[in-house]
Amino acid sequence: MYKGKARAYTNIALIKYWGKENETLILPMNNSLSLTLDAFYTETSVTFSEEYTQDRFFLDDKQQSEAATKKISAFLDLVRAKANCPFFAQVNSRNFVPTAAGLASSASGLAALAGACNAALDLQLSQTELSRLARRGSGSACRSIFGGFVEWHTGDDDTSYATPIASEGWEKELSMLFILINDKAKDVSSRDGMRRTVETSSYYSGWLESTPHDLKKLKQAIREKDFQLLGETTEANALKMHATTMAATPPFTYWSPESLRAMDCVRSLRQKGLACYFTMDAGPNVKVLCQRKDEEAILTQLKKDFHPEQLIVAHAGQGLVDLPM
Ligand code: 2P0
Repeated sequence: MYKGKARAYTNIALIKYWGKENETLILPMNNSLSLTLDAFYTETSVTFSEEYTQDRFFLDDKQQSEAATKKISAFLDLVRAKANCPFFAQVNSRNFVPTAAGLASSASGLAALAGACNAALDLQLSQTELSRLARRGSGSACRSIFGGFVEWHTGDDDTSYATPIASEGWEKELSMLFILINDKAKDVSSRDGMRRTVETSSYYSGWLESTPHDLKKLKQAIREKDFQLLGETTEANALKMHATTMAATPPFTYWSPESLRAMDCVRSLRQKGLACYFTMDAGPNVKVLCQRKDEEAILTQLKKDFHPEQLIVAHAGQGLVDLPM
């Protein structure tokens, strides 16, 4: 019997990953850049045993569906091949999220599973190898191996992985405020949404053309600790990603009326002189990037428009952590 356990934190992309060049290997069409956060994480333990007759996957103590287990099994197959291990496994994951807000993240989940497998089978993978492995489970998971600012590079199976970006600790001066919007409007998974966009969106070529410029600006912002450039670039990049979905066939959007209200709030706070910028992913929640020194003032303002339970504060977090069983 072989056991291992690890914790990984979720990350939010400032330059989005949107579209796969290779769906099997999970190779992205463009580089992305994220901030790993401290507020949401997953702890996963895995046990490989010759006594098991199938893979089983429990999330928050509930056994998961066959479809969800299949995705995990496919990942475990990669690990078994690497380790020359013929045993089935049991995976137990726990998502730590402040409220039941539908923020379960495949990034923290698959990064934690990669770490747990590495420990269980004593694979002794480097962080780069762990990032490549986690990528095969879920693209954004490769970024959660590292803390702080992280870039995920396009490439082939060997060269597509994430690397941390030197920032002299600037990320500790930033905050990410989550505005939770629970209207359950979404039903295009990010995997399906990306595929539909790559295959049909007339704006997708524009996305691919402009993202390298956004990435360059974002790295400059990190280098120069220029919050305005960081925020403006983050917000513009998110809007471009979401524009591609509206030009797909059939068109779709992750925005809900409440998301638009939140975006409007952020813009009006900015007009009042509070520096803050939004980003959004494959769902209706809005995330607000600000400087830690302005966090209280911005929260106070947001509380006028949103219920306190809708607001969660996150700061920069660390990379993958090995845990005792
Ligand atoms: C990101 N998203 O960069 C982008 C922005 C959603 C919007 O990465 O298919 O769960 O497992 O590789 O990583 C969500 O996609 O997708 C995501 P798969 P994943 O954060």
